[in-house]
Amino acid sequence: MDLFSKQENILPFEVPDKDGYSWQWNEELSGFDIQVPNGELFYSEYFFNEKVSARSVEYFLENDSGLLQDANWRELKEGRLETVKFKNIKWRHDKLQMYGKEVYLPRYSAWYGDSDKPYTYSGLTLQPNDWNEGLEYIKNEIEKTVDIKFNSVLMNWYRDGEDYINWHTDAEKELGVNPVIGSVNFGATRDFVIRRNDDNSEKIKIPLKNGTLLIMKGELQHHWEHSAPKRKKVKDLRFNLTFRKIDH
Ligand SMILES: O=C(O)CCC(=O)C(=O)O
Repeated sequence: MDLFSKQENILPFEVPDKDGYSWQWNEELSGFDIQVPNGELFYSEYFFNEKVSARSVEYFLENDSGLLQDANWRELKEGRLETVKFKNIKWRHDKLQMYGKEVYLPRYSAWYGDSDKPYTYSGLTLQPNDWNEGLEYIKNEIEKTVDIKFNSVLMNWYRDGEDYINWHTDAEKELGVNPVIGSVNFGATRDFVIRRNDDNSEKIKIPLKNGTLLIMKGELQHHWEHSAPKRKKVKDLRFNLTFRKIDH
């Protein structure tokens, strides 16, 4: 093994040096298989190349107003997202009830999938939009690394580092016993953090970059929570897509 391939095969983030944690380079899939207590991950830092990643960002944003990646999306006032006519993705700015008040989520989102697979989260039942060419391409590429077929995807758009997603698990009943979640990132690098349910100090901070794929599997959703916290220094937008398999 030469020096370069050796360097390439070192996990680019830290996992605790303790029993139950290990990782190996997976040559066939060009990524790392990572074991944590009660869970497994697969991390491929540059799963999608720059060209595909840039095209994905463009595809998600294409709209009749000509606003692209460098637009100041933060300036779009709350409730004004629908004034932009997106060509490929039906972005929404959902509201949730909090302490008797309606508040906008700190991100935009969209839900795509097979038409017979509605999904319920935080009390909302969402009817998915139909697959399109761009999302099907991404889904097919990710499916080459897992032995399941995904039938839905939740898309999150973080306008900048002020947008975030709080601690949660993807353990809804309709995802089955040990869900396999395929998470892909486009745009700005953001930290994705996992922490154990029973010991919140046990954390792993995983940088998700432009084109990175992270697969979560095994019992992970039952023993670990995850979040993408605020990162105020991040000024650029970022998309995260989590592919899932819903079983009713
Ligand atoms: O943006 C991310 O990296 C996380 C998204 C997520 O946790 C989710 O969609 O459930």
